[in-house]
Amino acid sequence: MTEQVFNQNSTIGQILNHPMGKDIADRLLLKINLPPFFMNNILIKSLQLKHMKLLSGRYIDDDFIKTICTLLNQTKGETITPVSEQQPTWWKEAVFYQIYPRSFKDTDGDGLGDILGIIEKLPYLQQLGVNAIWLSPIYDSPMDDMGYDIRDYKKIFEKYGTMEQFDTLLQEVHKRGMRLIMDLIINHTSDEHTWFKRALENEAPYNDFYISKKGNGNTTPPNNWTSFFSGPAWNYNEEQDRWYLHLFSKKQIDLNWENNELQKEIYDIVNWWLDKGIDGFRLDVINYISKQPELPNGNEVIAKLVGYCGIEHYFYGPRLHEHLRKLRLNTFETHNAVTVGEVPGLGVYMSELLVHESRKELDMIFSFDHLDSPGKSRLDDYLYDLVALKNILIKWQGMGLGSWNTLFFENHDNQRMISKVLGNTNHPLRFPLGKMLAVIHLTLKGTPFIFQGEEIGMINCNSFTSIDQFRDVESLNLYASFLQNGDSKDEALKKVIAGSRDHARTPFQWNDSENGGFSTGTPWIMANPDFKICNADQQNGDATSLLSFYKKLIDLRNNNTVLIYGDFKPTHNLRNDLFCYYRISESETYYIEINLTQKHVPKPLRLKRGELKLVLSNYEGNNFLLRPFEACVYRLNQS
Ligand code: ISL
Repeated sequence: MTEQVFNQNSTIGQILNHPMGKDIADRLLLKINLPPFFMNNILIKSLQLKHMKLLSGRYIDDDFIKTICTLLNQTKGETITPVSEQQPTWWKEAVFYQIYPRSFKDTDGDGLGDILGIIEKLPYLQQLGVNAIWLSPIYDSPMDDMGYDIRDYKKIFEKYGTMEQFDTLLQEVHKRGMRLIMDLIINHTSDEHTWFKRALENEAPYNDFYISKKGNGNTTPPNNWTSFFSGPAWNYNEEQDRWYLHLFSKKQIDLNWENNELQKEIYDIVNWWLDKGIDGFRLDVINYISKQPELPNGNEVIAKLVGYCGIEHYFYGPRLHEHLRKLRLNTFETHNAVTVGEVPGLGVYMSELLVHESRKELDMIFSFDHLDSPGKSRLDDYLYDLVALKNILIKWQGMGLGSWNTLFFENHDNQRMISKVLGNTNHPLRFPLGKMLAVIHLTLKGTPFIFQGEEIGMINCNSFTSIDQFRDVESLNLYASFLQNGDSKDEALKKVIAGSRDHARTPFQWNDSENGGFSTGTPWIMANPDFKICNADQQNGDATSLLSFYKKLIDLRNNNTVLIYGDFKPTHNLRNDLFCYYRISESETYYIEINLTQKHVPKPLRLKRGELKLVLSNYEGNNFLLRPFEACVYRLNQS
C-alpha cells in the first residue's frame, strides 16, 4: 500500500490508487448515481483535489477535502499479506439463518416470541437444511431498540425466557449438528445498564466508560453529529453538566473504547458467552467503535450526501483495526469462534482490511451497498431495479483470496426484498422473484444468511394504516421529525410506511390460523394478514413452493463444494438484463443464468447448450426466451 501523504494537491488518480480512496469514490458515485467508469477518464484522474472545489461549485469545500485526506492518511501502513489458497473452514461452508426472536414463535401467549419457541422450531430449520443460526439479541433490555439496547449482557430478557432455557437451546442446536452465534452490541449500551448509572454517579472507572464531554449549559451540544434515529446525537445531563453521545436512540449511549478498563470488561462478557459454548458473534455496527478523539464537527457536504452528520469521524476510526485485533486475541481466537461484523458504509477494500485472514481481525462482514438502488436509500419510496444489483454484487465478489464475505438480501433492519422490487402487494411474480433471489443467494461465493421468513417469500406489511401500529424507535422518531418539518400526518405516515424496519419484524407466518400461528395472544406487532395465503405449513406440502426450492438449493450447495469454494466468473456482462456467471473448480463447473427483469428476454448466444445439464430452475419446461425473473442453475458436463 502507498505511503504517500494526501493533501489538496493530490490527484483523483492518486486517490483511486488507494484502496480506501477507491471505496470512497465508489460510494460517492453510488450516492449521486454516476457510473463507476466516470472516474476512469484520464482528464478526471489528473485533476487535483483542490480543483474539485471549483468544478463542483456548490458541493465540495475545503473541509470536505481535508476530511477525505485525513481518512486516507489514516490507513497508511495497513497491509494485507497475500495467501496462496483459501482455507476451508466450517463457517465458509455453512448456511446461516437469522432469527429475530421477538417475532419468531411465541409459546406462552404473551405476544412475544421466546426461546422455547425457537427450540420448538429447530426441526423446521433442520429440514430447511441450514446449519447455523444467528440469534438477534435476547439479553436483558428495556427494549427501546428491541434488544439492541442492552441492560445486562449476562442475563436473558425475561419475556424471552431463562438462562437455563438458553442453555437447553444451545445443547439442542449442537445436538442437531448446527451452530449458534449471538448478537454482540458493544458500540453502545442501554442507559439502564449499571455502567451508565454508575457513570452518572461519577463513579470510577465507569465515569470514563462512555463518550461524553463537559458542557457549557444545555444549549450547545459538543458537535453537530446527528443520530441515526433523528435529531442531534447528544443527551444532556444536567446534574453533571455533561453531554453523552448516542449515535442511535437516546437510550443507547456510545461506549468509550479509548478506556482500557472498558475493553477488559467487554472481553470478559465475550469470553463468558464463548465459555458457554456458543460458536461466535455477529458484531453490531462494529466499525463505529473508534471515534476521532477530538470529536470534530461533521462535514455538511458529506452529511447531505449520506443523510447523517459526523459519520466520517467514526465509520472507520483511527483505532478500529487495533481494537479489533486486541478483541480477537483476547476472546475469539482462543475459542476458535467465528465473527461477522456489521459494517455500514464500508467499501470492498476497507472491508478486506477487516476480514483478510492474515490480519486476524474479523472473519466476515455485512455490507449494505446492494440493498438499495444507486442514488437511493432505504427510507426512499421507490421500486428497486435489479439491473443495478448485478454490478454491485460482481464488485463484492472480487474480494481477494484470504478474504471471505457474506451473502444476504434481508435482515431485521430492511424491508422485504420481494417488496422492494415489486411493491407491498401479492404480485403475480412474487414467487418467481423469490426463487430467483434464492438462486443468487445460494450460488454466489460467500456465506449465505437467510432472514426468517425470506424462505417462504414474506413481503412487507400492506396493512399498516396508522402510526400506532409501528413499534420501531426509528419509525416513531422519523414520524415525529416529519411532522416537525411541516409534513401532514398522512404525508408523514406515507414516508414511514415506505422505509420502516417494522416490515421485516412482523411475526413469522407459520400457518393460516390466527396470527399466522405465531401466538395465541396479541402479537407485539401486527401479523401481516398475508399469512392466509403465504405460510410455512402450506409451502411445506408443496413441492413447487419457494420453501421447497430453498431446500433444494441449500442441499445442492451443501453437497457441491464448487458452489462454496469455486471461483466466480461473470459472463455476458454487457447484457444489463442478465446476470450470468460460472462457479468453477478443478473438477466441476456450474453455470448460472438469470433474467433480472420482468420481461421475456433472449438467452445469451454462443453457449454450447448441449454441454449444460439443467439442475434447478424457477420455471417448468424449456423456453426459447428467458421468462420474467427466470433463473437456471446448470452443471457443465465435463469429459
Ligand atoms: O436502519 C439503520 C439506520 O437508519 C441502519 O443503518 C442500522 O441502524 C444500522 O445498520 C445498524 O444496525 C444495527 O445497530 C442498530 C440497531 O438498531 C439495528 O437493529 C442493528 O442491526 C443499533 O444497535
